[in-house]
Amino acid sequence: MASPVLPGFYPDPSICRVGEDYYLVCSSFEYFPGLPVFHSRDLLNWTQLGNALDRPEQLRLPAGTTSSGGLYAPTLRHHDGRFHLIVTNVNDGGNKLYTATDPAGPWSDPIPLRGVPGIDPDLAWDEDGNCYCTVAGVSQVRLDPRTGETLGSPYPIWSGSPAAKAPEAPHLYRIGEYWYLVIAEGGTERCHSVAVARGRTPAGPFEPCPANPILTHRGTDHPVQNTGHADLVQAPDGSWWMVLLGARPRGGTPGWHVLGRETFLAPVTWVDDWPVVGELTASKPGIGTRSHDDFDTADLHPRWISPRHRPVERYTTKDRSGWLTLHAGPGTLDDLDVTFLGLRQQDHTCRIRVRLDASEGRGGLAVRLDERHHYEVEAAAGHVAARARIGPLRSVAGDREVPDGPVVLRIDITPAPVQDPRDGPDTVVLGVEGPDGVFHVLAELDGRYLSTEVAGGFTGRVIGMYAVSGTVHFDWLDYTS
Ligand code: 6LW
Repeated sequence: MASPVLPGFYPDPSICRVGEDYYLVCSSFEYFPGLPVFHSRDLLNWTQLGNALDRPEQLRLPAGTTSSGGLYAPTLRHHDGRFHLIVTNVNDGGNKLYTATDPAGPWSDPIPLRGVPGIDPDLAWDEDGNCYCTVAGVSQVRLDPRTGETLGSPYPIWSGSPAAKAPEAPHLYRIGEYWYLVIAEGGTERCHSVAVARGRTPAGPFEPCPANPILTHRGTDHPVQNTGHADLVQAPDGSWWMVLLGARPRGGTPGWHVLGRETFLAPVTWVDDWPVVGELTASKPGIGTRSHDDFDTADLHPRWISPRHRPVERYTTKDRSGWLTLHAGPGTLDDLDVTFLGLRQQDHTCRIRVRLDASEGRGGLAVRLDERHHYEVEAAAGHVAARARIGPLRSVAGDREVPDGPVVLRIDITPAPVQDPRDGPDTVVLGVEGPDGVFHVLAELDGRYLSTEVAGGFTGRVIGMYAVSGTVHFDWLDYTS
């Protein structure tokens, strides 16, 4: 069965190849650090090299940034010995360009692209070295990537298929005799699709492919839905591949996807100089499906993300040797300015356990879809409680006294059996382990309320540690699928 090459909230993949090495970047929205960078040799197994935007001066997510704000839809390209990463920050002045010689970093400070309108910027170069930036809509403007200056005004180049909404995610390629313009259309929900047009120059005119959409799963019972937002790459053996986003809705009707939009891979062949997309690949389980962090070293793995920013004074491994200490900030899980450090949920079935000491504060383990949709099991001295926030409603779903000292909080997530069309996607069980390892369940909650179909937006679940009062120390966190 088709499975993601990057499971979990890794949408809007953009890919490039240099020699034998593939590199891939995804959107990261309100989270810091931004734009995870991956490496692969086979397109199936990916290792995270880092995050392109890991310095606060590279990524500003100002007050007022909400969930699903921030960084949208990057494009990664290699040209003239440098990696180029172009992205929209919808909360900080729009489009920006970053460059690096090593994709693991460091990446440059941002070059603002004030003359580039809109979202989903792409970069392509012609044989003479002219650089074309193409954005959702679809329009295009030439620019000087060294300075960010645009050369002339943006002009429309294609608006996609007649009657299709949201022509976006353009990527432009010179392949053989033609310039190919690949776009997404229909919106990033169930009608999402990929269309292509070709022309003799980078600015068109573009002739649409008679077989458009070249990829869509709309109206099918394929377990992977919302397929679109694609980028092409050629392997060293000459074969062609597409990375794209898809979602895996579960439960009854209308279906709920909880892991966000994930990265999939599909083979591409060429017929009459048009790309033909094959069935999504079935990969081995992806990265990170088992991870154990014991916080014994100062550096955190790059998979850890926080909403908005991560002030060093709030997240430290220096206060207590072998522990990660979180100091509460002004905000709670209902705000973006919360002290929260999380991992993307990558599997429909998983167990997350954390050992913490909350004798000097209050905090715990949360499943976060956004600031208005989260479940958590929270500890304070001698007491634990399971809490839920769903839209405007807040509730304590269960609580229990516990002995003083460190406790193990646990969340088990399992797919729900669908016996009724109204059944949800999964069940989230929140609780605490006793000293004997026995799991004391505090609440069993329907997972649909932490899905994109309920919460809205572009992201997926992130599970992590947080502090909302005082200081909370974390000994280890274990994520097992
Ligand atoms: C992105 C757009 C899209 O800018 O969703 O699926 C938006 N495609 O291209 C946010 O990811």
